Amino acid sequence: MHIFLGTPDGAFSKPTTIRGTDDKPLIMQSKDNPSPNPKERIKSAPFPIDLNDDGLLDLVSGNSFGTFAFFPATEKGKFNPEPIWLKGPDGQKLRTKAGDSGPTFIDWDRDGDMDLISGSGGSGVFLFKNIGTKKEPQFEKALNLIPPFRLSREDDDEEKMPPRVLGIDHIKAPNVSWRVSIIDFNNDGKLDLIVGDRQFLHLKNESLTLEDANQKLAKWQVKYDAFEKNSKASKLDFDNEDNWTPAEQKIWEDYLDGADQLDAEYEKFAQETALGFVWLYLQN
Ligand SMILES: [Ca+2]
Ligand SMILES: [Ca+2]
Ligand SMILES: [Ca+2]
Repeated sequence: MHIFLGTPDGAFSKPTTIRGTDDKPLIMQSKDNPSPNPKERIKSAPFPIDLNDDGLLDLVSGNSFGTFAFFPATEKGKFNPEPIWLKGPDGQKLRTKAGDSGPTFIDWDRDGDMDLISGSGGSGVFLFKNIGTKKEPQFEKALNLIPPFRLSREDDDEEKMPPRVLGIDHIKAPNVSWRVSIIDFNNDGKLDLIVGDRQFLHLKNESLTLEDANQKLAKWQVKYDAFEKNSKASKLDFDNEDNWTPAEQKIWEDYLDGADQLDAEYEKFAQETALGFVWLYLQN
C-alpha cells in the first residue's frame, strides 16, 4: 500500500510505501494462519478511517478474496503490522460473496457509529452494520443494499453468464466488478450509491451487416453454451487453486484451450472489449 501526499500547489508527491511499526511495508498477512489464502494478500483496496476512535487514522483494506484487514495505527502514520481481520457475530471473517472487497465506511443507519459498505467482484452492494461501540466496532453479517445477480463462478450454476448481445443499447444496469462510493447525490437527505463496474461490449466487425453478425453470433452461442455445459471447470475450487491435483489442472488447461478456440472463431465476426461505466442509485 502506498500514499501520494498532497503538495501545497495541489499536486501529489511520488508514492511512499506505507509501513508498519516494524518498518516493513504493510501487507495483509496472518501470523495465526501460516498459509493464508493467497487471494487475501493481493488487490489491496485500503480505506482510511479512525475505526477504533482513538484519534489516529487507521486503515481497512479489501482484497481479492473479499475479506477486510484492519490495521490500527499505533502512532500517526504507523500501523500494527499484523492486521485484525474483521469478523461477524459467528466468528467468521466478513466477506463479500464474489471476492474483491473494496471497503467504504459511513454511518448508514445514523446511530453514531461507522458502518461498512462494499461492492464485490461479482455484483451487488453489501452493508455490514456496526452493532458495536465507537471504540470497539462489531459488524453484523452482510445485508444486500443492492442484491447481487452474479456470484462467484462456483455459485453460478443457476445464474449463467448472460448471452452476448451486439451493440451498446441493451446495457441498462451495472455488470461485474462493482466499486462503490456513497454520497447524498441529489441532496434530499438520503444517502445514495455511486457504482463503478466493468462491462463487456460486443461490437460486430464493420464489414458485416448487423443481421449477418447476429446470425453468426446465434450459431456461435449454441456452440459456446454446449462447451460450458460439458466442461467440468465450473466445479473447480478457485479459492484453492494452488493445491489443485494434476487432474484438476488438466481440466482447467483444457477449458482454457477450448475457450481460446471459441474466442478465435468469435473474432471472425465480432470483437469483445471491456470498459467501465459509472451508475447512480438514488435512495427512495
Ligand atoms: Ca484509530
Ligand atoms: Ca451506524
Ligand atoms: Ca439522496
